[in-house]
Amino acid sequence: MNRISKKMVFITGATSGIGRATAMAYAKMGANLILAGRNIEILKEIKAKLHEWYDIKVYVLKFDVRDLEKIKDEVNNLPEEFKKIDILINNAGLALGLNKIHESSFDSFDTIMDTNVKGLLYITRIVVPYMLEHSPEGHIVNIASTAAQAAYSGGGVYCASKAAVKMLSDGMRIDLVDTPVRVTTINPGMVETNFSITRFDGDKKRADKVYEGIEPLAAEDVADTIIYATNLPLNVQICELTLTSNHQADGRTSYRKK
Ligand code: 8X3
Repeated sequence: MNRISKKMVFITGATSGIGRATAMAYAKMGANLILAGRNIEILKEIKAKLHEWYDIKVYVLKFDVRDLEKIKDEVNNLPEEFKKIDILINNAGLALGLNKIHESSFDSFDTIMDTNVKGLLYITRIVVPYMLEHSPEGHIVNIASTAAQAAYSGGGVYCASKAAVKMLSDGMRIDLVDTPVRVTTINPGMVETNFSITRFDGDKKRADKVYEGIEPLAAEDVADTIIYATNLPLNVQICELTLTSNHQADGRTSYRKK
């Protein structure tokens, strides 16, 4: 059964990876979309393709989730029909490097925490009042990570940021328990996206090494899981869901080579 058709879905970090795959998956289900990201040209290309393939409404927003004033301006000025947000996918996030905390740049601390933690808070604070006003049976999906469950070498700051996402998600679920709004945390393990390329500042060789000999998840696998969680009947709330490829048993310590 398709409970998603015609819903309004707001996705951050929609230009690539899990965000983009999730946009495609919702479009296929007949949902309308608000796609947010830093690269408006890519978002416009995605919008054009979606309009060609599906009979849905798509609106694109350019902002960095660290920029509170820009988010306020863009979201508060959405056309009225796009303010009726049913599902929020807090997906924007990144990692930078694999350095020891005492050797990392100060800038990297700010970028990771401001994007993964404060950015998610800004978006949630601005979007959820619209959800409650227009679509009280809404759903918030927060993309955390297996990194939220155990730290790994060089990942301390990133892992901490994702542990914060898990805890914020739990907090939101409690805050919203008096409403029918559901809150779901999704913890993907290794996923083949440009995540590692960003982490290593465009160094594709180094990024490829992360998944060498391992079969990671595809972004589409995570998108399917998000669709599953948000398409369940209203009385069912997936609080937290961890998915890894069949090759991975936990965070970064236990996996099977191809
Ligand atoms: C991203 C997956 O394995 O780099 O959340 O922590 S990993």
